[in-house]
Amino acid sequence: TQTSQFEENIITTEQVAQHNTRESCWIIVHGKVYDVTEFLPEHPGGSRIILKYAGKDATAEYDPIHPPDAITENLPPSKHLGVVDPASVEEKVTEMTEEEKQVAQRHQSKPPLSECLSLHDIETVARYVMADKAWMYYSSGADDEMTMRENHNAYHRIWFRPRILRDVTEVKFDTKILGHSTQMPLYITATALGKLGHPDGELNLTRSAAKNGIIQMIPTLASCSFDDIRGAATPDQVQFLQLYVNKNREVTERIVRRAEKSGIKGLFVTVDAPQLGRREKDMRMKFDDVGSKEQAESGENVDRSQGAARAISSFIDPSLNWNDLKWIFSITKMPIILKGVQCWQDAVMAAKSGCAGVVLSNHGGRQLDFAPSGIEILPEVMAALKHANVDSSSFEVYVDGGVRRASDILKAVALGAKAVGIGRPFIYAYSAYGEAGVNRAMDILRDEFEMCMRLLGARSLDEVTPEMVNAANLTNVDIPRDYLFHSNYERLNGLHGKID
Ligand code: 173
Repeated sequence: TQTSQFEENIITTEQVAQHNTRESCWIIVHGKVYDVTEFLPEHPGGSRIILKYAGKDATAEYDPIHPPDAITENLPPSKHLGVVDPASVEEKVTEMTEEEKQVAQRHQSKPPLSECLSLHDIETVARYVMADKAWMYYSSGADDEMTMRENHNAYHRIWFRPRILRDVTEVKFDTKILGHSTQMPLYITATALGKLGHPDGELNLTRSAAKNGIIQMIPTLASCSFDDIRGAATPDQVQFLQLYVNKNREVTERIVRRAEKSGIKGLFVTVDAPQLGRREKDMRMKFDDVGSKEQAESGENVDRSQGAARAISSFIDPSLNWNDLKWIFSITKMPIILKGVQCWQDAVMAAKSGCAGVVLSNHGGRQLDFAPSGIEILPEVMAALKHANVDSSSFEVYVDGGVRRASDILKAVALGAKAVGIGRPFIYAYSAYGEAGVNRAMDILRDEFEMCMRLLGARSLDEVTPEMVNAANLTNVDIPRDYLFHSNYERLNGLHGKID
């Protein structure tokens, strides 16, 4: 075929280097040469970032941001020019950037992993060592980050009612999610762009999940390919898939069928992101990336309104609606769970529509600011499901967002959640310490579970019941502090120093 002829073309790096302009722009990604000239105006992240690599190897920049097949999916075969002549590739004396040097130095001076005693400790180290771009992308919430902070704070409004004098010599906290065993009532939830934090990206999570008997939800927008993540799993390891529904339904159908064929056990359809939220920390990094000086010189009108996430999310279909569920059911036998439900009415609709469950989630506070936390709406969701006669053995409710301790998880379980999703803490863990960091986070949670179960007087999760918590204040939201406003506010002229 025409494609294979082109693919066999051998091109030297010198030849590629001559096509380094907007008029003729070639780039190298994973040893292959592509002509992206006509694609420049269509690139969701803007043309400027590609032009920075015109005539060069763009793999390092490309990798964390794009699903591995993004380039082949978006460029017609005629633009796949061939492979790079390996003899022409200079042994690169890899010049580290100033930031890379600083990151390496911080890794040298970070505390040993054994000193991390909580998930908060690990997060602190991640913040210390990580490159700004990665930290800002992972840590950012939407707008004033009220919902993001509330996700964590809400757990502080639930207190225990512990029971005493029960024989707690043996305590167990394993359970099942969608019928599959898990050692703790939690799963690793989907987060995009895993390689921003560590070169092995999501594989750190796959490996640790296997060792710890925990289920991983694979993201649509993983940095590693789906096949690599499945390939890194042990033969019996259970994995779920998170799905962003594409405007091009054929792409989604292909993803779903491939997942089912490869043995994925559940499909979590994200329903809280018809458009991505404004994560301003992330957006600012992008702003830096395309510096104003360059822009002024080129006269190009760079779209600065996007961060890493927004730049690659334009494929998500905002028209997705309840009627589309029928179509999703028609292309797979996997159980369907709606991820991102934020009120009881939608939870009941999901159950009535034949879904296997819902995740009460606001996307880690990254979407609608002032959406309630999952844990806050959990009691009313459970009550509404009961009222609607939904059978709790065939419809499971999960919560994610803000979980940092086993005690948080036990509060959710007490109030009716089957399990919770944990996202950021695990990606911070591998960003700071690789797979060992994730294993440590799992160890910490296991330790906390054992202690909490004993002190609560519960020997198994069946004994963690609604009476064991006092959630009377759960919906009394204390107004979270507005950091952005307070740090920027300038008093009216003349009032400085006159009032506190
Ligand atoms: O939260 C996110 O950042 C996210 O879900 C996403 C969505 C699309 C592209 C990249 C990230």
